[in-house]
Amino acid sequence: MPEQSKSHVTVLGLGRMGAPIASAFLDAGHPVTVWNRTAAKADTLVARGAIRATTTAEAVEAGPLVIAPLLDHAAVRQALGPTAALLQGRTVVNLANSTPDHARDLAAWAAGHGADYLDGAMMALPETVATPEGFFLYSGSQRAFTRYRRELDVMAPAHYFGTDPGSAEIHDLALLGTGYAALTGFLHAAAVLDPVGTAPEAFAPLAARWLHGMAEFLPELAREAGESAYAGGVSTVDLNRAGVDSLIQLSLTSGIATDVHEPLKALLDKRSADGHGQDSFSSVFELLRPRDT
Ligand code: FVH
Repeated sequence: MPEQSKSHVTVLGLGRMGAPIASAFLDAGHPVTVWNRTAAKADTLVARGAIRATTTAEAVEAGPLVIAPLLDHAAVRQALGPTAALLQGRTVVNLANSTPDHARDLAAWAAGHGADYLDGAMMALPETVATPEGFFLYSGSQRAFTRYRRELDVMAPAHYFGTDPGSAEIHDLALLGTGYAALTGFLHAAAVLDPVGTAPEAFAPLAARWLHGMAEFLPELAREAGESAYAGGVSTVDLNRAGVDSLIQLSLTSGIATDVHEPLKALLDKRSADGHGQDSFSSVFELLRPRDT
């Protein structure tokens, strides 16, 4: 049987993420039209068979699926603004990092011009685009996600988070927050180890091993928080309060900033003062979650 022809893909934005995305579609045999504000960034892709568009309007007109891995919300609005009259019947996939409200605004704008809208979040690095290590989150038009699932999977395994266009960004920011806490903790550790001559490169494998163990603890942490079941945990608020306090003391005596761990100490102190010192560490969740007023 002859292979079904691959759908045309337009990529707006050929930065660190956009270039490997366009490249992945070429590798997968899709006809690809590319546009970038700085036109020269398209040269390598054009040499490999991509079609160069000189305006965003020309790029959007080229096909039904428009993917925009641009810098931010403002860049997407600037790029798509002049194409409004051409969007009818097309699908826009916005991959720029933004806020949930920006995603909702853009979805409403696209719908007003007759386009299906998917908001996407790229949980990948440039080098993990189109590899199993990367994954992308989507929310917005279910019809678009179903129709273009195969194309979306070319960039990275695709995960759908419902029809609220802001949902992918909320999950993206939740993952970013998780990662930032771990990475900032690592940088603080590197500062702590500097005076004793342990280089960050030497410490990294040990930290990675420790974080792997922490990741394995996540399902238990999640169960406790999800069920508000904080009794009988092996790692109590008071136990961790002492640990975080030691870390802060070490920072102070070493002349290292305590900014990373002071907020956690404040949360643990509050739990303890409220009579929850013997609850599990996960009970800090009670101070973070939105509460009924
Ligand atoms: N790079 C990374 O590691 C992370 C991985 C996870 C996802 N983020 C988000 O991905 C979005 C794109 O990031 P990027 O790394 O590709 O960013 P750049 O390499 O800086 O490319 C930005 C492209 O956007 C174009 N651009 C910027 N401003 C405008 C504008 N006003 N009008 C039109 N285009 C604009 C820029 O064009 P040029 O500078 O080449 O002319 C690039 O094509 C981002 O949301 C990350 O948070 C990346």
